Amino acid sequence: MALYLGFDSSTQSLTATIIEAGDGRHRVVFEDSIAFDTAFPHYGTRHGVISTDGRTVTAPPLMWAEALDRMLERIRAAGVDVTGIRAISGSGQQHGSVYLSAEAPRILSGLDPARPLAPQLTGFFARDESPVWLDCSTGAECADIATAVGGDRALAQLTGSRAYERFTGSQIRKFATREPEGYARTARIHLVSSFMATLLCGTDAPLEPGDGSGMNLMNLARGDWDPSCVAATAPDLQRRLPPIRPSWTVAGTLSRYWQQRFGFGSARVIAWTGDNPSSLIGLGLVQEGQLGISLGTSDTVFAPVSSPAPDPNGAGHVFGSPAGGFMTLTCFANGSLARERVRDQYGLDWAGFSAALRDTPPGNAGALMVPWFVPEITPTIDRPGPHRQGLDVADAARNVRAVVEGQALAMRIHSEWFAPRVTTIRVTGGAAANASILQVIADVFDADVVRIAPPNAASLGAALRAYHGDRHASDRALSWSEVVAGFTDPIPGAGARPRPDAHRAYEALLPRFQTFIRTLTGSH
Ligand code: XUL
Repeated sequence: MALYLGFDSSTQSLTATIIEAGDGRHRVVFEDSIAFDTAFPHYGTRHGVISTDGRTVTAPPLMWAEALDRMLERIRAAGVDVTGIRAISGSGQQHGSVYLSAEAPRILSGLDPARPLAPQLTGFFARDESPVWLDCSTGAECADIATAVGGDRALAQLTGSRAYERFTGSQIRKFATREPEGYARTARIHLVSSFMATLLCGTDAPLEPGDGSGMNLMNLARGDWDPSCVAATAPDLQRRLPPIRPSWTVAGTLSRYWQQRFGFGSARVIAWTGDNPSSLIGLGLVQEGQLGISLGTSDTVFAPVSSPAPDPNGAGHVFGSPAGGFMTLTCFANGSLARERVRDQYGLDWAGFSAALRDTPPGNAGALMVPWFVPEITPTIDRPGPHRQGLDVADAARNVRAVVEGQALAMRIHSEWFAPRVTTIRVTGGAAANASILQVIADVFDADVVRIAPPNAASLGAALRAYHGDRHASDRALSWSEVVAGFTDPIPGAGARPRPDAHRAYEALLPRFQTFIRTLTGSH
């Protein structure tokens, strides 16, 4: 039996998916999630992160290491034939960076399999916290980097994105300039993805273009570090960066530590990627013309594309695709955080939230909400606060509808540049289980919304990438369509179909929503 293990180390949890694949088999044999706040309260995270001032947002990388140890133990305890696991890959929340000391390689090679991982990592990190994607404290550093490479447009041409506060480059610059001793102690800077792969292999893992393109440091067309961006970011940075290799690279073999600790075999570890690039694979979006939406902590809209041309409006991103080629992406920080805020404000549970959606008409009789409960990424808004128009704050049901409609309308507006017309959208993320939310998306986009069976597309994508990478390394390479076949088929009847009347209501609302946003952002 050939098994493949995929992880998703996301903002709030670590998920693992194990698939049986090959020889006509395509079965999910294990899936489990560990929520950081409840499993590891000693790190003091809320929603997986620590935020002191609302703008600086970090997470402890030691917590992610502890979660990895716990999850591998759970897999063994679940009775999975761990010796049958041929390859492992994973995905991480994008942009977050992990700073390792020069001691890290020695510590990794000397781990004692009889003892848990986290307590053995003393001296491993040059910095105890990782800045993560919700951070928006690096405006000054973004301006420095953009200016040094000839402006935001030039930076987007090179890297696929203008300078973004959450992107790793500006975060590294902030650390190097504001904490020079810590930067001097740093021997290696990893992304969350390559850090987790390093823990599995026990040796330094490479980056790959899917996640590497979220740094404002990688030349997107070449898939390698861009010397001008690296020089603009921090002194002596190049030697601190891991190499960038193709996404299917074998980063190493599962280390002796894990083999002896939990009885695993010598599985191949395939380079990890970012959670959105991994969801692209896990949703089966391996051909141009398809659109995906992830309704998670962040809401993201993405699609595979063949060209690295950046967003003409300067708002979205182009990343590398782990299937080769590229992917476009627009990210909204006010995803589940905003939905939960409204749910909690009105004392509802998810059933009550759905009932409110069902009981209110599409278009909400003209009431609008721009749901910026936390600082927003698209458009860049650093002063949070929801904005209402024609909407009574005391009206629970209409506020529920307004938050979901505001999110769906924003997704439609900010995906026009890469998907002006779509007929089918594949969805994943926690809120994808909510049929009433999917109905709003179907009506706003005038497209069928479909779900696939495994709920976590990012960790499924990681397992599929492990399968692909293993076959590639064994000279029995498979096409991407062959890899995803049987795993990413839509669940019949589980999504939503667009309704013409509702779509007309949204067509009428859209220009008003755009004008409302323009008045809030001061743009014309
Ligand atoms: C994408 C982004 C978020 C994180 C969430 O650019 O910032 O979607 O990847 O995990």
